[in-house]
Amino acid sequence: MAEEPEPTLIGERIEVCELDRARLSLMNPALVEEKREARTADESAKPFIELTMKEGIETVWDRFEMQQPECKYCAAGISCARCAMGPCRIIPPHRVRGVCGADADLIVARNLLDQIATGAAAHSDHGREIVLTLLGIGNGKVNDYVVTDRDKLHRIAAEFGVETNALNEREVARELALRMLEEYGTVKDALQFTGRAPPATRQIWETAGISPRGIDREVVDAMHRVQMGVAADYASTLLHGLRTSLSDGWGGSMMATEISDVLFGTPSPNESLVNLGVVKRECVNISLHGHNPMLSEMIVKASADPEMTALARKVGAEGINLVGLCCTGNELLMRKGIPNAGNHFNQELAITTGALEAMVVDYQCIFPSLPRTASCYHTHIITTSPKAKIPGTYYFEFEPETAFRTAKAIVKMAVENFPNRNPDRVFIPVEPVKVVTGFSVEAMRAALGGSFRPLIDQIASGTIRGAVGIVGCNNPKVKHDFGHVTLSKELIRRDILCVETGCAAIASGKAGLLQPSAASLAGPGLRGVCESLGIPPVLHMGSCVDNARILHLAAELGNALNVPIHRLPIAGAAPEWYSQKAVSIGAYFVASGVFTVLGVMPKITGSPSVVSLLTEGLRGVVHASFAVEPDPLRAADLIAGQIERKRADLGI
Ligand code: BF8
Repeated sequence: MAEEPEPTLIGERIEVCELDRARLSLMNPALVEEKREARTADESAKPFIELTMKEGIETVWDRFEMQQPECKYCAAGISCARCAMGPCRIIPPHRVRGVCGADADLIVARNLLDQIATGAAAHSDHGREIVLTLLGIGNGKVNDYVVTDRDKLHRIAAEFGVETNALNEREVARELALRMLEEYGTVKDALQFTGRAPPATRQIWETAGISPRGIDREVVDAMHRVQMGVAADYASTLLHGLRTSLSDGWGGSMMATEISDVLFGTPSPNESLVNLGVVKRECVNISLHGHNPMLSEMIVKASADPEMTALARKVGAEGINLVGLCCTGNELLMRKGIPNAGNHFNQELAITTGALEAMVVDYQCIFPSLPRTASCYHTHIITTSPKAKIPGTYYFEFEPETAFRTAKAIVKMAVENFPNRNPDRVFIPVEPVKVVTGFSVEAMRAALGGSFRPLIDQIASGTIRGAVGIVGCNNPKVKHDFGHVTLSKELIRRDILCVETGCAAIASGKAGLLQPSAASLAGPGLRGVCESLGIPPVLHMGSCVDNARILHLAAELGNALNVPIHRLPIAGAAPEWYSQKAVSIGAYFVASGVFTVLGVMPKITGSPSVVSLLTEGLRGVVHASFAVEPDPLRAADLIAGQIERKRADLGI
């Protein structure tokens, strides 16, 4: 019998910095209240934020304050530290070029391309790991995962030209995985899923020279361009950013979504709960945080193992309670109905419930400071990816071939930590909120009776004015959740359907917008449609890689109407974005023809030329552009105006 996996401690155990505790706990009650209200619009988070201030537990908001004032050159994107001749800053009128000769336009464009490539790489590498697992199943090397949605496996295999008739399931899995891995390379020179886009949209990409050729290829090409002495023209540098982002949205992310559905099931509407109140006092609580469903799905399986549930009872708990966080939480919520403790800025607060035995993470959006937060409690932070080792955490290397054994060892470690909990420090003063999630493209089509025609008819008649994809993160520059929730409420009030992913979707969930009863907040047209179908006016479409579902939905609508995506009455918004992944998402929305409003200014203001290209010039290339509007009500005006113009152009 194979030995049970043992964790290694990365670095040393982290102890809380007493200096910080002293500094933070000096706050007077009025200041605590003022900051609590300024920091979040998430009512369920407020008691926890107050607790962190009273106890001197450092959070993202404290670190943000410590970083002020920010460097105005970095904020404008006109600082460059790419090579050893610098660092350089553009400070007119005397310092208008870096040591290499790059001007503000080039420095801003290179920095932005770097961000897009970083985000595209993160999403697409996540996609690759899912596809490699499918290959492992096909090769017979991975036995802990199975194909759950066989129909989808066959549908996608057919889309990729695999002749499935003479093949068994394993062979189909293998053939499809190999064809998908070719999408990352340089030989094939085209991405299969771009074939889903309306022909006129694809033609726009061809004409602009931004059809993505291969996922790794576009990312490497981007990295080549930002090497000193290569790209010197800001416009072509930015156009390559669009191409790189398309390789994410219609490539790596779309594969991550589709093959996750094949392996773990295609989501369909189901009920669950969200906010920090999902942590249960009487149970062993394990939060699953990160992005890739491979780890979290296996923890779900391991925690249901009778040996583990018996162990939980033995240590005095009523059972094992899994709660999601961020995007892996979204994946579990959509497919398994596993409750979600919250979005990006709830991750530290989840630990302050005092009832979390373990926070298990894979990668992306995980604060490196989590072990510091956890050191105030008994919580173990457990890391699992060689790409995301965090000092002060227990590390189990997670491989698809040994996934179940590792997952069981992780669950066991969490259960055995239950007796170390200090019951006096357990603090869960909030009740969770009901949500309905699981609106995959397939589920929507099925709910509409097998085709998107009824939705198109409602849009054409004006009952629903249009649809908006609201996506992205939390950012301390915006009051937590305020941007998402205010924008969503305002748009549904105007009869505009919202489809949401990532931390935006969780924000809406916590605010009650993912319940069918939220239809009462919608305008009369959208309200009637939601009530007749029994659906919420804000539809949860998944994690951030699942923005590919939004692209797919837009493509379905465009194909049904025989128009390019840019002619549809739709828009995108990222009211609280922070991540490089969000830059890539915004770029592929715009490159696909979707007008997109950002709530946080990107680091581009140091180049009026770049600002002008992104907010106006791109319309001449991809028929869409960015806008930046921090006020969510004004953002709603911009979006509604855009939707009405598109409607008028379509003659509806
Ligand atoms: O991928 S929305 S904060 S958790 S980056 Fe991160 Fe942003 Fe949340 Fe998911 Ni997406």
